[in-house]
Amino acid sequence: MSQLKEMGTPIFWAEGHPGPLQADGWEVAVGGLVEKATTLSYRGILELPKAVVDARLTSVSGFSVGGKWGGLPLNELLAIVEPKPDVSHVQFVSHRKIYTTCIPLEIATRERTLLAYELEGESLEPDYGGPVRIFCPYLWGYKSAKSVVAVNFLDRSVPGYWETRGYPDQAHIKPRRVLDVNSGEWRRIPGGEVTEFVD
Ligand SMILES: Nc1nc2c(c(=O)[nH]1)N[C@H]1C(S)=C(S)[C@@H](COP(=O)(O)O)O[C@H]1N2
Ligand SMILES: [Mo]
Repeated sequence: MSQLKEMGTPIFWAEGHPGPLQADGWEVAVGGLVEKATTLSYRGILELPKAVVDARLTSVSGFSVGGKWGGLPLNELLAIVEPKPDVSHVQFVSHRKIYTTCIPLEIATRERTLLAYELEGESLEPDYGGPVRIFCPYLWGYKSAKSVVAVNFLDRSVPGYWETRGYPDQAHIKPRRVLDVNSGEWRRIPGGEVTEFVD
């Protein structure tokens, strides 16, 4: 059993659980306003530069889970596709193309924003967005789209699944109490990327 599952990390699929997903043959189309659009296979992604970041996924629904997430920094993806000068946002599209979301380019280029495929060295299972998902610890979890099939570079933010249902597009993490999934305790977060608890 994966560590995420062992800890009882909530599993969110607003669009419905996708069922079994195969890493073999999985592809992520990278396009939009770029010089060099490309399609990356799961295997191809594994061969690109990898970062391991110790950071937390924190949901507006009231939980936060920390660990060492491994994946391709989105900043490295930028270098491959060469976004055009007017790009301001990056859109993620999940399997089935019902769940989408966008983040500002500035946040996409930060060091802990990943196209993630591992947690604690274990491949991500479909429940938690395997084979590849976005991991963006700087914003509420609804920006961390799971089981991603497309990444699009855009000149504006396109409201996605939760943004069209009233969730703020900015998704700034606000001070509140959350369940720390790792310890099972309720803790207070200070706002912004969760790097520590206040009490
Ligand atoms: N495709 C898809 N991605 C998604 C979601 C979803 O419902 N569908 N939920 C989001 C929300 S609100 C959160 S908090 C995290 C939760 O990740 P987890 O299900 O791996 O715990 O995934 C995000 N990515
Ligand atoms: Mo969430």
